[in-house]
Amino acid sequence: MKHPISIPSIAPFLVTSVLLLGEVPGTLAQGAPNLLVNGSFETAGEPGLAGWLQANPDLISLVSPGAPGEGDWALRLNADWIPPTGFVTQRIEGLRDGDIIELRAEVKAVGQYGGGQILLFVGDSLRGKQTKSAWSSSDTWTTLSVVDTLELADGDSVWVRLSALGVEVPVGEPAGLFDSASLTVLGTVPVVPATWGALKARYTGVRRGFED
Ligand SMILES: [Ca+2]
Repeated sequence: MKHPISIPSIAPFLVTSVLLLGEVPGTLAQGAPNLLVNGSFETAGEPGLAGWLQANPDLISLVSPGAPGEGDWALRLNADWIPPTGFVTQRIEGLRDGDIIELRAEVKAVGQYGGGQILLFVGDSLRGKQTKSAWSSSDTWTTLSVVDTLELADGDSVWVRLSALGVEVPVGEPAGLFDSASLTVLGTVPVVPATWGALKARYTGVRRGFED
């Protein structure tokens, strides 16, 4: 469903509930639950990939230590080619059209051509449309973050992907390390019906409510 930039004048009552996003993304998320399962890649100090689907297990491992303050273990994704097959993915439950979501992760490059990328996909399968991404090739732990306002059709899901950076010549086993991955809902914008017919039906219903 689309989110129109302007709202027709016949429905001014819809404007009053527009969410104001004056705050820095992230500050709104304090206390918001992490919708990603196992974003630290461990349970009680034991490494694990619970919740994650592996694209190519030969390129995926768990290594110690993790990012500072994020437990004992981190995810390692080795690079292979372009596009890379060293990635994991997870479907996120419970999101709605209009939700403003933030995906974050700590990322660290290994090797001269290493690095990591975080990506959001929307669609009816994990091969959906890529909406937002960020990457880093820094060899120190770096926080990556992307924010997206969801446009979901019926049957759509949101998929998170953590991926090695693609390289043409993967000399020296370049890789990306990941830890402390999270997905939170920062807020929600009201979703306006996409068609005039649906808009008119909503307007007529509200007017009838006043007249009753
Ligand atoms: Ca960890």
